[in-house]
Amino acid sequence: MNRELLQVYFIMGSNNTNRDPLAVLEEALQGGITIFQFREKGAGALIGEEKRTLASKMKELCHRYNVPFIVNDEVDLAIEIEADGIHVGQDDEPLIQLKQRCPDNWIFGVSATNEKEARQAIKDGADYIGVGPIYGTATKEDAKQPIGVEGLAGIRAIAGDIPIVAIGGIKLGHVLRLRKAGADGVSVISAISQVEKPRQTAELFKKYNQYIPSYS
Ligand code: 3NM
Repeated sequence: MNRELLQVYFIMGSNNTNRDPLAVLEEALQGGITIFQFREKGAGALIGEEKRTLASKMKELCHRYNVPFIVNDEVDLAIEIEADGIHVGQDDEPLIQLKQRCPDNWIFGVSATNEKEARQAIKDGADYIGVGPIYGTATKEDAKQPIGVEGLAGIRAIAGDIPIVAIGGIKLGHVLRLRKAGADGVSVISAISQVEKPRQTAELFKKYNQYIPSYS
């Protein structure tokens, strides 16, 4: 995949904002997010038809802005609504198995917290690795112990040229050091979903990324 797509990787579900999630997503798209992941999980998450409808509307919105739409974890939903890819964690269906059911041209992402998990993700054919949590986060209830910038750099060192995106507690002020440590971009939920002006914040995330050349 084009690693520049990972620069401003916005993730959101309906319970990550007090506002209309579609309005927040559209503002983030206007601000220049480069990829989006639908993650409808945790307390108060939508289920069934309501979840499907929101996912479908979010996909349409992303496509209007030419931004890839990724689904967290739920392969059947992703296939049904014709997403552009899927992201799985360590406790989800193994990538190698799931790939058999998905279109070849999809983007496949895997989460990794340590070098062992990263090596496995690469072996299984991940297009990119989500590395984290880098910092403490209140957004994911079962988040692991933060690995810091050093943990990220360690994974970069063994990942070769596989694109990696940093996740977990990331704010604007972290972007430069994470890119310098080898991340191709940053993945955020609350830093965009819970601010007053998602558009302006997304613009700044994009701008800060432009200061650092792509990893090669
Ligand atoms: N995954 P925020 S941390 C969804 O470590 C997610 O794999 C993580 O939310 C991981 O940007 C996390 O608000 C939460 O901290 C990210």
